[in-house]
Amino acid sequence: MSSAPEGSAARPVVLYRCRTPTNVLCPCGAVARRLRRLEIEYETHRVPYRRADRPEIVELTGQNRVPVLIDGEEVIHDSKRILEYLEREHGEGAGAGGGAGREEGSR
Ligand SMILES: N[C@@H](CCC(=O)N[C@@H](CS)C(=O)NCC(=O)O)C(=O)O
Repeated sequence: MSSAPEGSAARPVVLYRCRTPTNVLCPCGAVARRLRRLEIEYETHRVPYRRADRPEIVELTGQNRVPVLIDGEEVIHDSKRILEYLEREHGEGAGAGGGAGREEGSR
């Protein structure tokens, strides 16, 4: 009765990641760490090691590497782009809008 609704008003967050069993060694782990830090609930889908065995990833993104993040209707691949997306949409400055007012002295 209480299962999460799929593809409806809720925004199911799904992380497609490799089979590396730790979050410290690869781009997939970096995304998993960030999701945890931002306290975002998400589902994990582990993909096969061989890139040739990842047809669903190709279908979703047109390429065959993970991580891939699904956030509602957004489909993002490449860990750098995912981390940027997460900060923009879910990070401390989320909703601030515009590029002004950056913190931490980044140039
Ligand atoms: N630049 C990409 C690299 C992605 C990447 O190399 N992912 C690994 C898993 S952590 C992969 O799919 N490896 C499969 C392969 O190279 O055959 C990113 O940062 O997302």
